[in-house]
Amino acid sequence: MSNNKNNPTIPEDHPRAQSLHYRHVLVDGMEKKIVTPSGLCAHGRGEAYDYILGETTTDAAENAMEAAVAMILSAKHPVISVNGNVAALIPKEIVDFSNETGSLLEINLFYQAPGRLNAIEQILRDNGADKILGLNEKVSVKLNNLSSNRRIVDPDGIFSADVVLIPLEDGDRAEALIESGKKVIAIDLNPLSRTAQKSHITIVDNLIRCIPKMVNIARSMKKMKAEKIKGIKNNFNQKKNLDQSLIHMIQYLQSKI
Ligand code: PTJ
Repeated sequence: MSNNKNNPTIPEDHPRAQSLHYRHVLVDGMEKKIVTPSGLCAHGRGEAYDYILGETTTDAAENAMEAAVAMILSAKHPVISVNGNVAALIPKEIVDFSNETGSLLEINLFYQAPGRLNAIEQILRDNGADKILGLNEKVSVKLNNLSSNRRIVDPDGIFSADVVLIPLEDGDRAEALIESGKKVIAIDLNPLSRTAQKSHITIVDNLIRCIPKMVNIARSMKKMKAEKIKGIKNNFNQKKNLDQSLIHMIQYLQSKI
């Protein structure tokens, strides 16, 4: 992760340079309409959980990432749901992950506002995305059991997906996707959130750290036999893994006393 060389207000040697850099990325993203103002609040909540995680990728998160990649590689129709924060923070990495795993990218927003779809489409295209779903409102369909804007989905994408990756999400939609029979993979720094608790696989990590790692995992896992990949997916224990993330946080806090 590089510091924001273009932002002279962040000294390179500032102890929180990286964190400040990503805040600026999000503020820039908001000015370009990629990020919704509430996305800044969501990021702040994530930062707080990351702090008590020790701002590190845990063994539990690594295991969840492997299971998640295995589930995606074993899927018939995997789809990645892209929102404003994801597009601003890791545009290239999410496009790379989609290409490595053969998953489709679908823009799906909680806060719809004029210009947002186009701004997110543009940053994904600038980072190499070819096919992007969720752009044609005329063909969109609605998920049952959901009243937020996130219910509006692409018939060729989330609506017909068997596995959906939802980095940074709200619990309502995670539940609606699960109720409609889909396997749901979440990335959420808060292991207590409804999304984290309800999903089939939750990666408790910062998406800035974990998506680049998942690109590498996908590259090596693709060389494995299908049976081995299925084994990695089937051996994953979501409850145990979430507990391990919580225990890590508790131990980190205790180490500070
Ligand atoms: O772009 P839109 O319109 O779709 O809106 C996106 C936001 C983020 C505003 C919307 O999804 C939202 O309100 O999310 P929540 O309900 O605030 O949930 C965000 C969750 O993601 C919280 O549990 C945070 O701890 C977590 N989180 C925030 N930043 C990160 C994160 N998890 C992983 N990596 C992060 N960088």
